[in-house]
Amino acid sequence: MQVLCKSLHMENRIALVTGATSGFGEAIVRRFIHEGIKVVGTGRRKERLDQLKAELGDHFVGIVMDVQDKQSVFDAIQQLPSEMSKIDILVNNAGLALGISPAQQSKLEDWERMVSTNINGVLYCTHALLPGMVERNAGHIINIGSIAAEFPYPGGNVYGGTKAFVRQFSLNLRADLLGTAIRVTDIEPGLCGGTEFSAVRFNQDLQKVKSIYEGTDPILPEDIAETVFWTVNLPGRVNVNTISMMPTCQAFGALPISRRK
Ligand code: NDP
Ligand code: 8X3
Repeated sequence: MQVLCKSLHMENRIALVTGATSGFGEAIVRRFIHEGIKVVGTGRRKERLDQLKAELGDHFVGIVMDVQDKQSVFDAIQQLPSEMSKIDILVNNAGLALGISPAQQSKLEDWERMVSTNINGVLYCTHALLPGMVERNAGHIINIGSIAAEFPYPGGNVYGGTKAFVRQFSLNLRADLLGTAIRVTDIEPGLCGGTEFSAVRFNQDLQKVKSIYEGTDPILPEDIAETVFWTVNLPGRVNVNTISMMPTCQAFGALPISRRK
């Protein structure tokens, strides 16, 4: 396939995007490829990666990887084709929320899965790729956090906790990487549509999913891809630490108070 290369200075860059099989990850892959960046896309669903490969051609390599599984992550990264092995953009995007129950009614297995995907997944990919970036003194790590890192809401318990970890880890990485050319950015979106996020969160209860988005104009995956590319495309002297973004139809509420009856 002929890739339309808009940004000539991007054409030697190689990105690894986790969670490329859906939603934000897929949109980021498409945007990067459009800009001439070569992309390694990962996810658990091989058929989706195969479809992307058929569509996007030589600039895309799909790798099946469960980010919860340390060995799977390290094996996959070690076995990257040599021409795609020097990753200089890592997008830690794979992640999920499970349920919206109060903490006292939540399933421990759901909490564990959110921690192992949203936290361990970010740690494994970062640990596997950061030393090479430091050695080459080139790289940009973009973590997909959430407004849930900063704004608590009922039922956000562990999901918000995992994204608060992502935010603070991103900032602490910056502290460690001072003096290198490596950049770290945490992008924190609010209500977004056009992804599988809510279907996963509500265990495929599509009525519930519909009710979340009814009458709203949420952020779309293309908006996230645009934001990610903007941070990558800024001059190397600029590091965007965090971006908090909401759809215009979303804002802040008053803090609730429980009153005696
Ligand atoms: P989607 O459910 O559409 O995409 C999630 C992606 O993560 C899929 O490609 C999925 O691939 C991958 N993934 C999930 N678990 C694993 C795993 N164990 N190993 C490897 N890959 C995995 O959701 P979004 O695109 O909406 O979400 C992307 C990120 O954005 C998440 O981190 C989410 O928390 C965050 N976010 C989402 C918001 C929203 O409202 N949509 C708002 C704020 C943040 P596969 O199933 O093939 O493994
Ligand atoms: C997803 C946004 O508000 O559902 O991270 O937590 S929210």
